[in-house]
Amino acid sequence: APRQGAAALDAVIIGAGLSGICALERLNRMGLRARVYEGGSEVGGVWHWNRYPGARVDSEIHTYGFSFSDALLRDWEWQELFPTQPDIARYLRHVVDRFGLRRHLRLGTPVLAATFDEAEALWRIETGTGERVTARYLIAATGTLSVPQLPDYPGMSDFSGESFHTARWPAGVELGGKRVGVIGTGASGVQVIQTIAPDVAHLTVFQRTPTYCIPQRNRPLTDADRREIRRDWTRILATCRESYGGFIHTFDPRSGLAVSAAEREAKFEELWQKAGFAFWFGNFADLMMSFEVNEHACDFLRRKILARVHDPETARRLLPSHPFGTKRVPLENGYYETYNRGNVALVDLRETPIEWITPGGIRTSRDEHPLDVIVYATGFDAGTGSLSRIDIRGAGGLSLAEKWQAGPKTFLGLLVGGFPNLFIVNGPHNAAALCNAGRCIEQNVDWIVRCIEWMRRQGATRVVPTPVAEEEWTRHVLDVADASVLAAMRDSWFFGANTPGKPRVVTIYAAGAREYRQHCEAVANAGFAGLELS
Ligand code: NA7
Repeated sequence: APRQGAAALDAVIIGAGLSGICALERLNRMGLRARVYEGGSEVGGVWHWNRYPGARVDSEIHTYGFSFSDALLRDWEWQELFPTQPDIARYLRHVVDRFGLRRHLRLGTPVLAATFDEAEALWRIETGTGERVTARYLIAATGTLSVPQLPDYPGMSDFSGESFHTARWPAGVELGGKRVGVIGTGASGVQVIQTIAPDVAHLTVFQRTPTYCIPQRNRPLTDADRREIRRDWTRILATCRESYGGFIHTFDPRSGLAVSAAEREAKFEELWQKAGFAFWFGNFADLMMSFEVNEHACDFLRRKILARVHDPETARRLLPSHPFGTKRVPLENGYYETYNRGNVALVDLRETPIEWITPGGIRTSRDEHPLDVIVYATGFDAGTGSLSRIDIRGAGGLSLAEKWQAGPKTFLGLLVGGFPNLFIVNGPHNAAALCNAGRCIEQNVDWIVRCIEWMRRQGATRVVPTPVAEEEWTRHVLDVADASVLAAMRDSWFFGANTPGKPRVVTIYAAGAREYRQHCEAVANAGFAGLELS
């Protein structure tokens, strides 16, 4: 029997996506006994589950991968600037195998419950396969967009064709010659729509809120590109580190109001011609703070949509009215031109809401749309969804779901009061949700590792944030959102709006990755101020 206070493992990590793999590699390298439990049949997280046609990463790929191994960077040959899901899933499997991590993985093994044992200062973990294990540290790497959210239209289960969520796309679906309906026009919907339109007999898009999509401008990478990336690697990482979103794009330090209208237009055009999130994270510094600057950007993008979509009525329906960036901005490759195809129709659900899913299709308040396949591109129970589905109980037996009933409370998004030795990667109140995931996840894991090292140096077995520290960080997260243009548009997953019954409270840290990192570093440099050790 283990001696009192000794855990079987140093750390249990929940989830084998980017975060879980990153955490496992680091803890393993430190010599800790760490194990990952993963519900899916393979590693990859988002890149394992989102197997819909056209699924691509939105980060320039050389800024996205792990940075801990020069050899990995040298050997791995990406083929495109923004690769597809199968390519990224292959990369993640490669990392796991190459660095000997697979033996620490338990696939097909979801964690159902984790209870903090106050007397022993360890976590007791229970899995769906009946395994029970103890660990000093519990690292939740459960993802911020990993629980698919289906709508609750009447009749959904009576549909006689195939229907599924984008993140649960079944293997072997044949869309050729079929009448397909896609509900949802977020990042996933946009990628599906632009990809399948040429292959299907007819595509009907059911749109509730139009979004501003900006061109991704994906392209193949050449040998010269790859050589340049390897040569500039250090500089690329440094740029990402100092940027708002962890991307290669950095804000123009000028205000959008400090330049003439012609200069502003020229700047917008230059950014729009660039690949990736240049238009978002390379824009004027006050894009997300000044409604006036933001509206200039919106106006520019609306004119682009009008110029690309031939049918004026369809173009009008595609025009968003909310401030730019207050909903996650999809990147597109020919999305707007898709609506110029003869086999594509756009239904505006604000004009004609869905009333019923019938055995033969979708009935709106005006029409019946006969369909063979319905694709739900309706998003996720974001931020808190994956954590609140696990029965996590802290000191005193309170569950995390109960604690967060009125909205998340955290310290730096990484720790939670009353839940000792629980660390969350890329969870609520973290900059990671709006960030280039690869970069922000590494930053999160670095900080957690530093904190664990510090605990071990002090011979401590228990760490928890003080109530004051948690309260102050939570307040700061809300204040930051209120001071930005985000406050004007709470109908997004940033505020939990797409999940019925969820409190309308911001879940993301909107001041950006750089400021977030500075907060984290300040805490660590001050001897982990705000944390209580025992
Ligand atoms: P998103 O961005 O949450 O988009 C979901 C879309 O589905 C969005 O257009 C929603 O419209 C729509 N939606 C949600 N529920 C309904 C119902 N009930 N009826 C009609 N339409 C609905 O999820 P994605 O999967 O596209 O993107 C998730 C992340 O993946 C993204 O942020 C990137 O990080 C990659 P709404 O805007 O709520 O009116």
